[in-house]
Amino acid sequence: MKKSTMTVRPVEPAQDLPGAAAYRPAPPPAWKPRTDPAPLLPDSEPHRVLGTDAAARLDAGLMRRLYAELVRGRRYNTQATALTKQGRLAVYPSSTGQEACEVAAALVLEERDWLFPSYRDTLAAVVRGLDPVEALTLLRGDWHTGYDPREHRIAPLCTPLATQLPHAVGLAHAARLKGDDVVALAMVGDGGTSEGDFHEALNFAAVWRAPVVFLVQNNGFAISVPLAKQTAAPSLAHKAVGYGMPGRLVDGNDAAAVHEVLAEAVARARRGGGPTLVEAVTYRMDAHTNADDATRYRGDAEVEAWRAHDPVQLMERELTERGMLDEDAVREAREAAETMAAELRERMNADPVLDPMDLFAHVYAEKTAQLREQEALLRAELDAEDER
Ligand SMILES: Cc1ncc(C[n+]2csc(CCOP(=O)(O)OP(=O)(O)O)c2C)c(N)n1
Ligand SMILES: [Mg+2]
Repeated sequence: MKKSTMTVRPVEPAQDLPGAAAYRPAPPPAWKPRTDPAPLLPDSEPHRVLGTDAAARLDAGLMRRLYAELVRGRRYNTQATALTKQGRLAVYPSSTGQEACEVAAALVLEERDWLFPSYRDTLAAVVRGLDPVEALTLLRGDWHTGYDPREHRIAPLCTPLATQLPHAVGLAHAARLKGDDVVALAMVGDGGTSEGDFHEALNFAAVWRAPVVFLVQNNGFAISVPLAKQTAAPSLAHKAVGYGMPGRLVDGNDAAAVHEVLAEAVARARRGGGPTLVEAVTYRMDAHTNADDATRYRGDAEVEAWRAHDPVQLMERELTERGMLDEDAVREAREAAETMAAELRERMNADPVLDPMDLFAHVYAEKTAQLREQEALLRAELDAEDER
């Protein structure tokens, strides 16, 4: 075969070709970065105050208040869990281990603000001032919400994941349109961040610059699903950047840090700066609820590691060492917690008097035809029973 005499010339790099610039269009005319993402990014580590030099400038009064509520909160959790074992409460999603988030979220708000809790946030509602028994009415299975959300400015404890978030945004946006000075703080779990409602709420909140603070309690699990199976994001706080709001990472067991970060976010929302997404890194020490066995999906070593980072102990140690808390104050806090627990036991042990017809109240503003029919059926059944 005749050997080819053709030499293969190397291809010239495109930029060296004459007229190559003609093939390099400028970016589309309308494009420019809409905001600088850098200030929206969370810090690389969760913000901490306790155990750092920053603790030296803490407000002793506020810290003692946080501490007393942490002690009361822990006792509330253990008492409510005990009531499930005694059959006095149908279910209790305990926030043991997460009290710093619960307490700080409640205390950071003004009376005129609104709290939007999830089913795990009974404690936040109690710290905000709700009657401890009324707060459990829903979980007892007795009566719808159990309290008047408008009176307390606490939305119903929300069982469907993340549906409280668009509600919070809607309320906050409406308040702003009306010129009311109201901030909404909405609480959600790590699992809840995978819901469509989370996306819609954050998107609208940022576009409208609604005065909302989103507090994600990343407690490691959505029932048995660990965070690694929930998201591939660097952190949940990073999700904020995609919506155009700041994301903050905070140690969720450090009540002073959570209060500080939330207070900044609330202040920002109040002055018209728009929403913030706060991820509090914490841990659920108990099972998901009394109906769950956590030993099936996590080991003792992990739980023990978190026990060493207990929110109540962290605060007690710091305040004691800094001379902000003495033995009397510790004893007082514990005694107040015991008194609350005793009252809770006593009131929850009394059989409630319930009117079954209440089932139909407050489901809709105007009852549907089907609901009216069911109401009439139950009425007739109860009347027939009375006659027997
Ligand atoms: C829309 C919806 N889907 C599923 C459930 C069932 N469910 C109840 S709690 C839960 C896990 C939620 O985990 P997370 O958001 O991390 O909150 P946590 O319980 O850890 O506080 C699931 C899937 C639900 N309540 N609502
Ligand atoms: Mg969770």
